[in-house]
Amino acid sequence: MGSTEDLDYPQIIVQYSSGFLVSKVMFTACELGVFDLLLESGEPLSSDSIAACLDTSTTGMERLLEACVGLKLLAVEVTQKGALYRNTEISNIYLTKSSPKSQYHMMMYYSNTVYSCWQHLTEAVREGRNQYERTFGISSKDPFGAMYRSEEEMSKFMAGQNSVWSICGRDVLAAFDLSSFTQIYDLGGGGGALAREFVSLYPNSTVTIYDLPKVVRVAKEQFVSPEERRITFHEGDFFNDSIPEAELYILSKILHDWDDDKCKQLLAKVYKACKPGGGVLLVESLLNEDKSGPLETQLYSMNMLVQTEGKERTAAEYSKLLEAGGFGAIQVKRTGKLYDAVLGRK
Ligand code: ASE
Repeated sequence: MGSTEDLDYPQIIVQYSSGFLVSKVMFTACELGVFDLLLESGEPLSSDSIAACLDTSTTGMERLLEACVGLKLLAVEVTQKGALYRNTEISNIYLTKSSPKSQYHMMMYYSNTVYSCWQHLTEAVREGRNQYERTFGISSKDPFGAMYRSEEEMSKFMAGQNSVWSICGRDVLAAFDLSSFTQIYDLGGGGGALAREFVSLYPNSTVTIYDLPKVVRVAKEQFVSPEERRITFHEGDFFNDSIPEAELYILSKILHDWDDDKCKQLLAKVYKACKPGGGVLLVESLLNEDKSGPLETQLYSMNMLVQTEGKERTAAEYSKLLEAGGFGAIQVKRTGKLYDAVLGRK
């Protein structure tokens, strides 16, 4: 597309204006169970039968299915009996609840909590802080107190965070050869999906998930079975309680929640606890050095503004934080996917 054409008809403006409509169509089809039904049925279905099975209006369902076809999340074939819908390959793998690579829970978190907070993006930019007070009427002093305001909300967040590791976990953990580390702490490891990837990739490792007591309780109840012997738990608040000695600490999507001071404080504490020769692995979505992209990371950084006290950072910014905490020999690996890896050594 040439630039004159762009100015004549602003394709990107039109497209960006409806970006949130696209998200909501996909989220709604997930939430209503359209993709699950079409997977289970094993044959294409009419919009009337989908509406009947999922207990929705026929008009609404027909409209939703048509839009999903436009988004290439469904395929349609027109027969004598009318239009019949089926999942695309991508939908079967990523949008059904039970698939091993399902992104369903992440979508539900976006569709409800994230979406609500983004209603107040303008105020977030004006004020430079998160929007829990406006969005949910709860104090924003302690962002995780707000994010974990009920057990249900906490569990939804944990399930959502878990789902990304089924698509990025292997890449961030294989970015460096971590096989020399056997005793690992995953600080803020939540629902344990990254810990699970770690023990499966590195057969001599055991991973301890260090998280708040209420998070550990839900993790044990809903996400990690006691049969997973190489995953253990430690209850604590890494800002206020002690951090046990280990060879490797994983900080996955932790530093992006906090300002530079809090990050340095945490890293200094991790450095003290760390065995000599040990290290810290940061798993984060890295901005380009000039912050020109990637777009996904820029958008996540806006989300950190509305939901947390942090931001997404460049590799150089993370390196500085690591050095301030005492770590050296810093190495950066971009994976080309959503999350990247930075390794520092003691
Ligand atoms: C956090 C990660 C997330 C805190 C709040 C969060 C995510 C959503 N809300 O540590 C996952 C990343 N996705 C986005 C949109 O930021």
